[in-house]
Amino acid sequence: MINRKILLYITTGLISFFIQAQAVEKPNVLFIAIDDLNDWVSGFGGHPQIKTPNIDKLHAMGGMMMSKAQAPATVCNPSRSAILTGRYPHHTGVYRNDINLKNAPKAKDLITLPEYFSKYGYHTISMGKIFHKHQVPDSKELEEGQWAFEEWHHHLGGVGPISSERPVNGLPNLPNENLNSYHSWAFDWGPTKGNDEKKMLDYKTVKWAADQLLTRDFKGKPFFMAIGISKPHLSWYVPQKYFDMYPLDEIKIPETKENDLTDILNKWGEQAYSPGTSWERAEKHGRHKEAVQAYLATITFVDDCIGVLMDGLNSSKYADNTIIMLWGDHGWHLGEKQKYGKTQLWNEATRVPLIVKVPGLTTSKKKCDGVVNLIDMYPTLIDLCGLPPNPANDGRSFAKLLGNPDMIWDDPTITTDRYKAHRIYDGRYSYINVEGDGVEELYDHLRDPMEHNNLILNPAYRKIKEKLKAYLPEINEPEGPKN
Ligand SMILES: [Ca+2]
Ligand SMILES: [Ca+2]
Repeated sequence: MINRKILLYITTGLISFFIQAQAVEKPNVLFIAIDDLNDWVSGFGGHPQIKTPNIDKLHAMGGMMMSKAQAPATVCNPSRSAILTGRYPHHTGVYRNDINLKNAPKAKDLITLPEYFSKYGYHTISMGKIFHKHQVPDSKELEEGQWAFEEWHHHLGGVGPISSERPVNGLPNLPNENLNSYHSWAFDWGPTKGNDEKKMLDYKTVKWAADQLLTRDFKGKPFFMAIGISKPHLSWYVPQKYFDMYPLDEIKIPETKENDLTDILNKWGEQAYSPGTSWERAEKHGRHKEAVQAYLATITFVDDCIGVLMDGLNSSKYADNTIIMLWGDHGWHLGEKQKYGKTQLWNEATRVPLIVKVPGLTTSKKKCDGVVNLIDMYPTLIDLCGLPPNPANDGRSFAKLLGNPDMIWDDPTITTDRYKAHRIYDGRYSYINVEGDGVEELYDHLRDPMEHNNLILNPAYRKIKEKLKAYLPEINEPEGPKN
């Protein structure tokens, strides 16, 4: 009897100790945002020649590849604002790059992801682009989410030494091109001088982050560290050695279909979209292979940066109790649909790489085909860390899916391009609706992963179209004020 009492006491004590230990030892979070990284990451299948050995290593060490992840929006600010506030653009009115969430009536009072972690006892720290940058009116200051972190650090360097000649790639503009447009000057690539990646901004960022992990105790609290990598955003200037990894004569350019755009009509019966200016420049001067080479090279540079960060984490005391969430903020076209760049609602711009490592939960070299949206990261992270749910979150936690990656997880998800321009995707079909222009598209990814054949007028798919159309938002918040 006495023995049983002692046993009960010891057991109760152990349970209580375990609960207390759990309460104290919350997992840390390493949140890695990569600007304009599409699915050209080894394992995601976006390009057969890509070399991302460090991301492969993360995958082998338990980083789950979420193969059907979608962005909430297809350009930086609305995507990041949705991810960080946990609310979709159609709920906040933050649809474009020039709408600062802090001035948008339906977004400005939301508790952002890092603030939420801060509120529940985490030390939050950041370097690199996490929030989008906005010019502060009547000032030279930039507002880039400094307010959201306990420690916010400005990045440490420029883009690396490059030739002063512009464009470096020598690609001429078109005769009637608007030379003030962003792509007219930013659609450029070439080697940096000196072949030294250590002089690059992103290298300095990850080196700094690795040093923090190796030397800090973050005030004895668990940490939420957000690291922003600025490449492979334009322009594609990286050391020559990365270009050399992809010999030009061996480059495969993405599969495209001639006249791909002719089956997408607006409500006036006209072809809704024309080839993009950057694509026309590359087409006219035969530079598609070079552009693809440059994007591949830039991604492999980014992968090297990920390696530096992972080496830092793996050598630190936080190696076994840190959740990693690595994501690209939206996709990017490299010739598909006769386009270079982001925006619009095709798969090339909506699909993103998302890799999640949760110690003790995710397993080595596993892929998950569940349909998730980057807006789900907020509720998932607070769920994994045992923080209370945030009722303002639009997304849903996929923590359960991480533990059981083969379960059915196919609720349709939404991506927005602008006011009343949405895409609904369920893992098999994508349905696009741009209300103002009366554009509708439907694609069957099982038969047509490149979205070449618009099925919207095919009566055999009418029920599928109606099913997905029912997921369009009923209420669309008007656009928030500019900056
Ligand atoms: Ca971006
Ligand atoms: Ca087509």
